[in-house]
Amino acid sequence: MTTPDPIEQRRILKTAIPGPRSAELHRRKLSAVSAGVGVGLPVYVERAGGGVLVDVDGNQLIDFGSGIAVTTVGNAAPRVVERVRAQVADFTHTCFMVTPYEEYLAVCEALNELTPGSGEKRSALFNSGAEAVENAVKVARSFTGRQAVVAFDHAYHGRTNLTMALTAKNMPYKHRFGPFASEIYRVPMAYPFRWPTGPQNCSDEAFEQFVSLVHAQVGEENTAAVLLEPIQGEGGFIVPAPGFVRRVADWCTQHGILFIADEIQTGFCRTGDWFACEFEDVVPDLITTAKGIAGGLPLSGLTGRAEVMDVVQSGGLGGTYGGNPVACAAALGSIETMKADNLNARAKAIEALVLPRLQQLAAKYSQVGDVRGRGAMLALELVADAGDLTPNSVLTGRVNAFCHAQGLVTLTAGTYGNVLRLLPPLSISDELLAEGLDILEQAFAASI
Ligand code: PLZ
Repeated sequence: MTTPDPIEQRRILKTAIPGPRSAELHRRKLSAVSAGVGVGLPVYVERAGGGVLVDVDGNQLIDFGSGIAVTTVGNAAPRVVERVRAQVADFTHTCFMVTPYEEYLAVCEALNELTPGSGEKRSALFNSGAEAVENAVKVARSFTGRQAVVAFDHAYHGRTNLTMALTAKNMPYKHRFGPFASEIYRVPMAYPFRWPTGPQNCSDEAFEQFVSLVHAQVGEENTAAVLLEPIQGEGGFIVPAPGFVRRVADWCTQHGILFIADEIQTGFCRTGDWFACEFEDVVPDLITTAKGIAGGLPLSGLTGRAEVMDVVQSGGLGGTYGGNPVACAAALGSIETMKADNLNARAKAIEALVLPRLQQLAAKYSQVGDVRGRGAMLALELVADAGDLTPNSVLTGRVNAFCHAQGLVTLTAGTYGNVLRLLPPLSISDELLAEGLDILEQAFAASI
């Protein structure tokens, strides 16, 4: 097997973005792929690595998206490629539920070791993030004998029926797809930037509202679990007000309610810790992981205290492909890379480099209402003006489109579509990061 030359870590624009070959492929997409599957930037990728995506026209784009927080270790990361190649040649599938294999165990052991909490833990593996969340709810209901699940405003947990119910945003995720699963209740998120009485009151008031809503409208004794993203992803990189996550988790413990941390987007070094919950020393009862865990191969995990995870009847959890050996090999290569290259430190270094530049943008443009995030999970929330917090999705779209045309892959987010989010792979160079930020600055100058 030949290994292609490493990709030169440089932005190269040979054609307009998208170029002619991408445009041709995109015409095929329109006639072959359901219109329901949207595309953010119709540039067709041929190779990728480090911080660069190479498209079919020979353009080299800077990657500030990591395929939505997935290629944390970089695309085609060497240790991932090596392990996947070896595994693919050995065997590709047996179904762990039929005849098991060691790679699955090794991933579960790594999850048990790396997730917060020192007690005995167990894990189970699945294919997608949504599936991990579904299984978290199954385990929580089975363990508690209760049914209700509490989720937050701006939450995103997936696109399956149960996870659509847990996801807050209608368009495009839920529109015309109901009816949704029952026994899901929604409470306000401690969203400092938009808290009606100001950010200083946010943590206390949001916690009071949470407690009173669950008590009055659901009942603690009916509540199986509270599900929370320690930093909300699709909802707009909302960092809950300080102390909020910790208080919610402690309150759950007092009432025999399981606290589930959805770390699918925040986990595996993205925020500068293995898991974002660690920032407030929160130990969730259950934790869902996916995305960054396996360097781009589909794999997700559910991890929790042994007595919780072991309550389910044998055969109650599973699936044909869950913990596929090739995906497990990729996860082992990813985790090895995170440890060997100290990617938590790298995420913190990225924050140190990027955050000041985003703050400069906020100082310069009154439309940048908020700068937030942690590690390599940073965002700008755009508004009408300094005194008018009306979400500015038009400007967000313009800045995003400008970046795309200049060969910088950026993503938007937010319930109101007014958040620009940066999720670079942790393998990106400082030079590419700085160049990407230059383009972002130009995008603001050109769009305002
Ligand atoms: N929980 C916190 O971020 C996936 C979704 C992209 P799956 N987020 C990206 C899209 O538009 O589909 C996500 C997440 C959190 C759950 C999920 C769901 O993970 O692997 O997409 O099912």
